[in-house]
Amino acid sequence: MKNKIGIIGAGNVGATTAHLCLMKDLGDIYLLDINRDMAEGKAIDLNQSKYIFNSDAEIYGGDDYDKICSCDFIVVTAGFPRKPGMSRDDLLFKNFEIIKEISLKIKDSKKAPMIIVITNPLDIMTYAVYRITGLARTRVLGMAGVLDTYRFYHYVQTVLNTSSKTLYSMMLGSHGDTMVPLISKTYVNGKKISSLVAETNINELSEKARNGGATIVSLLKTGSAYYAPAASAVKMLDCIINNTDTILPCSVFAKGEYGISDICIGLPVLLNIRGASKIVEIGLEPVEKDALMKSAASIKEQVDKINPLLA
Ligand code: TXD
Repeated sequence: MKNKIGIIGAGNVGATTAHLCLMKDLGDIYLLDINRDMAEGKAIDLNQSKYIFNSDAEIYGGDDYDKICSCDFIVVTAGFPRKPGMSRDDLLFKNFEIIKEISLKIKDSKKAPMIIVITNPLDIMTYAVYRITGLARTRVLGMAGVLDTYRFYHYVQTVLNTSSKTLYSMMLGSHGDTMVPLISKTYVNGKKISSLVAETNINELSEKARNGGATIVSLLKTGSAYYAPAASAVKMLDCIINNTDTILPCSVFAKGEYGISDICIGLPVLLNIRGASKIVEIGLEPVEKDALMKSAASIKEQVDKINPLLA
């Protein structure tokens, strides 16, 4: 039996996610958008590319939620992207209405799907999907930490000129201004980054990663990044579908882990066929722990704004 993957939102991130899923042959795909014809058109175009990749994936497109509700995995990308000068939080209420409508429809799903949320502001939208669908927290994940980590790799590589395969790090916390680079866990070729790069320069690199999305938004003028975001979501899907037991930073509902509760926030998560099968508690330096608590507080402020709208 082939996996069924539903992708809601056939815009830049959604269509690129579909393309990468097809190239990796992760399953059949249903691409849904309120712009039905656009979703159908992109599905036909994508389908015609599969022969080049020897992929068995079938891609369909439209606006039929019955098709989404029969999927095992659902990636949610519907919503507005940022415009130059906008923060991710500026999207809060606009995208919440979209996410609420979608979550109520997914709630009718015959299966208990595994959901990866991409829509911004990421941690709040993941929380909304978790609360509205009533799915187990192992089945609702937000994609941000993987992307933020790879953005950090990119900037580290620009100064160290090393192979991408030698880098290891993790970005936790919110997908926003308070994201937390784990410098104490950042290794290049097995060596701590602090032994290779001066502290002020490390701070500059993490700042660049934190602003990585805004840099792209200001250059694109319309829309936001989508190649690396889609690749990051597909990395998560791949770990789940292929049961790889990989630890990746994902936004997940916390129930006391790291001293955090009742919000979704980026934490290290063990991904396998059970989804977010475990939140892995790793030892943080005091400065990292403080930064994570600050990040949790900033997410909580936003969550408090939408809690009254969940009913
Ligand atoms: O790291 C991350 N999590 C992110 C998040 C990285 C990059 C982009 N990120 C966010 O993803 C971004 O801020 C947006 O909130 C979403 C989607 O970004 P994308 O770049 O794909 O936006 P597009 O190209 O505008 O596509 C959005 C599509 C568009 O085709 C709309 O018609 C559709 O969403 N849309 C809907 N589809 C279904 N149902 C509803 N209600 C709906 N409303 C809009």
